[in-house]
Amino acid sequence: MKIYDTQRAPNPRRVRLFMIEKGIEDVEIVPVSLLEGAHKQPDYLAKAGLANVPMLEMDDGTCITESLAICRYLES
Ligand SMILES: N[C@@H](CCC(=O)N[C@@H](CS)C(=O)NCC(=O)O)C(=O)O
Repeated sequence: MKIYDTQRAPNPRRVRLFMIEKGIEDVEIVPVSLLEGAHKQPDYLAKAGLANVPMLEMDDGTCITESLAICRYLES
């Protein structure tokens, strides 16, 4: 699994803090630069559907872009 993450935004931070609190370390972190518009590139939009971070990409290619849903999935 991968988390598409950016450092200076509240919703990705929520997921990052949740992962720290739960001790979840086996998820690859993929940095996304909002300043450079990486979340608006066609390859990102094709996965996410929305120009938003965070995004969780599962091994089967399924993607989730809601931070609370990502936290609930990781917990389960
Ligand atoms: N409902 C989403 C909202 C995600 C969201 O708004 N992310 C912001 C960063 S906190 C974003 O990606 N903004 C893109 C932009 O400003 O272009 C969630 O809860 O994760």
